[in-house]
Amino acid sequence: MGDSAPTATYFDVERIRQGGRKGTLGAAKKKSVAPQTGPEISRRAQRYRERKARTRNRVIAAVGAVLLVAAVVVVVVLSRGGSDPRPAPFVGSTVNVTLGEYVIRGDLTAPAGEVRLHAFNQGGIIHNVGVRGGHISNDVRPGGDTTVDIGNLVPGTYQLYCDIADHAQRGMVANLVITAPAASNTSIGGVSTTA
Ligand SMILES: [Cu+2]
Repeated sequence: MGDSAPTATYFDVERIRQGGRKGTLGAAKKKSVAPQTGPEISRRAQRYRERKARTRNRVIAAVGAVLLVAAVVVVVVLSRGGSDPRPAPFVGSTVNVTLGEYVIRGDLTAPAGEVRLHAFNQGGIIHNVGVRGGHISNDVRPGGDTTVDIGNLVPGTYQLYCDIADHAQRGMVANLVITAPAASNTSIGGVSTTA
């Protein structure tokens, strides 16, 4: 009982002091603090919303990327499904060609049919080789080699050339002679083909 009286008095004093502070210092402080309370909360809420939106966008982007990759994989698999992924073995004649400055050399003849050029660059600069009006090989570095299939050729004379800069003008041309199929090729195992 004796304690309650001083406690009540203490609260009264505190209330008076706080009231007094509210009246003077508190009022000024409140003006600056109170208006911030609203925007502070809404700013925090906005940050939360933005974070949530960013997370959602990231999830959407990730799902989109996964779907895109899946779609590409499906397209690749489907496009491969129709054809054998391994290149078919070459059936035809391979003609070895030597390239240099500025010449194309070799035993440049083959029977009619599919013809593949196997070019070796023995020169000191990059060359390539192809048939006029037809396929041209990749560029070949000095010491390198490459192959190019120039198609199913009928008997005749075809011009090989290097299409880099003025190499053909400088002499990088040669005749490739396609001959009629050899007699032995016309009858294999009793199955004859006309030529
Ligand atoms: Cu050349």
